[in-house]
Amino acid sequence: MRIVFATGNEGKMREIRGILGGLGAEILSMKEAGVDGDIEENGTTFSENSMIKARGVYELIKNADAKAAQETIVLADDSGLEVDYLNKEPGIYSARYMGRDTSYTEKNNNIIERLNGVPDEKRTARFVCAISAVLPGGKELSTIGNMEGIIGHKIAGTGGFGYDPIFFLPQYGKTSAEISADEKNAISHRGKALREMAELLKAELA
Ligand code: ITT
Repeated sequence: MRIVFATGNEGKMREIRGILGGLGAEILSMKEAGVDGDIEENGTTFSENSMIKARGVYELIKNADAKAAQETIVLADDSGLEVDYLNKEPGIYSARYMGRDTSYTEKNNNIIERLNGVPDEKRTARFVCAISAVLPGGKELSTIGNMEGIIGHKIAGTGGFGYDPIFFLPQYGKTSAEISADEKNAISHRGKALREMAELLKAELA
């Protein structure tokens, strides 16, 4: 059995390999599996969108090679940042916020500006990650995880990706871009959702 991860985001893929590395299964990105295609994320929740991506990529694999599909589990991640003061924006639109091609320096500075003068107790935010799986027999599984923090007052750190440089973790006194990859995986939305998914998959494959 091989796992194909339905993402084109290299930052996610790095974390996914770190977290699922111990599973003993071969983990391939879409690119490595030779799967090409854009799936429209038209759901209204993280869970819906992750399932849309997983089903879409499973279909692409099945249409290209029905035999390979019998030996493939497709996993997909849909994730994002919810800022309470901004009515949970950017939420499911996190990657599309201010346009997909806008740099994260601009996106992050824009969020800091929108929170200008807002005190720390009102800067609460969370990362959310939904993971969905489609198995060869047609069975589907979903998990969800989150990580709470506050929006910082300036960009800090070069680790992680996306909004990590403005996501301040009070318990560390640092942003999630300033802690190590292992530290982030241990507490992150993606780490929690993926470890729970790994348990469900182990039970399915036992
Ligand atoms: P795929 O759909 O190909 O997986 P994507 O980047 O479009 O890639 P999403 O629609 O799930 O993925 O958007 C997730 C966005 O949320 C991501 O691009 C970041 O902006 C943000 N995000 C999610 N998890 C994050 C994390 O751990 N650290 C920082 N930003 C994160």
